Amino acid sequence: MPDVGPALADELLAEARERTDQRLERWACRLEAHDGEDGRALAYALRSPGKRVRPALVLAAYRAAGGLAEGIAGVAAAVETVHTYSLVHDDLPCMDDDDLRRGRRTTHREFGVGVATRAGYRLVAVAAQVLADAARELALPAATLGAMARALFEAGGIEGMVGGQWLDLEAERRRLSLADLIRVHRGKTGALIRASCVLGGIAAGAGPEAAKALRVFGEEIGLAFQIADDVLDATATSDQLGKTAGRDRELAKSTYVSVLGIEGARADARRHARLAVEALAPAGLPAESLAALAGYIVERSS
Ligand code: GRG
Repeated sequence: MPDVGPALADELLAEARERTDQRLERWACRLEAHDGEDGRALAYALRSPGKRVRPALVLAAYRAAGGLAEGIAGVAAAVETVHTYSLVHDDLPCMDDDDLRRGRRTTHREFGVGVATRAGYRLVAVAAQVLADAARELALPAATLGAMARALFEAGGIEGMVGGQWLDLEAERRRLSLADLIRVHRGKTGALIRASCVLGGIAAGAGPEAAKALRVFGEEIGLAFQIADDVLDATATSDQLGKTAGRDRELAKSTYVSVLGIEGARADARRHARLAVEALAPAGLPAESLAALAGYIVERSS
């Protein structure tokens, strides 16, 4: 039987890109019309062409939990806005100090460090507005908006992405054990990916079993995503990645590749993807779309 996973994943990503980008574009126009150079930097960051994996996960998790409304794309845009903030700050000289992101000059190379730093912080507030707009469009009660905001901003904060990034920066030029590396990856990258799946479930009104299944799926696939990212950093070219390849080795970072080797890391990413998909069955959630995205996440080439 032919494997329909890759074609389905491409379709889901293209749809997420189109629907999320429409909303991000509206915000980009609004911000650049009123906020001078800061507004132009915000618009530049919001318009940068990412793969939109997190939005695709929001949409797929929402539908798996029975959601049907178009307005879910607003929730996907809110998650992508938090992700965009993290990339703007990650590229700053005080962090990864990179010139290239998504095939374009990084925001601070284009606008300077001060403007890019402010733009990054302001994106967090924009994300909150995007989420609130989405909840209104979906006619969700205030308590549901509260639950989504908590899940998104906890994942983006010290207990998740910021905390993981902090540990990652502290770990430069040190050898981490596998257990420490998992802690870094689960926070830095995994938390927002898990939140994408959790938010889709909350917006669809998922019951406890479905919510748990989506959380476990997100947890496992979030870790798999960063392991695959470590492999790509070591094996792909800058052209393929749209960002500087080989940065982990340059910065002497501990990664899955430095700990397990390329083939060991690949095998572990696939194992986590399998665990992610297996978590859906006990809750009876349809797995096709989420499994296709899980396959994409570990087999992608950029
Ligand atoms: C204040 C310590 C402190 C941190 C601020 C900068 C930051 C918060 C967090 C950084 C988190 C980060 C950049 C994690 C890496 C995540 C990752 C693998 C990004 C690449 O994601 P893709 O491949 O990229 O989905 P595209 O470009 O396709 O969206």
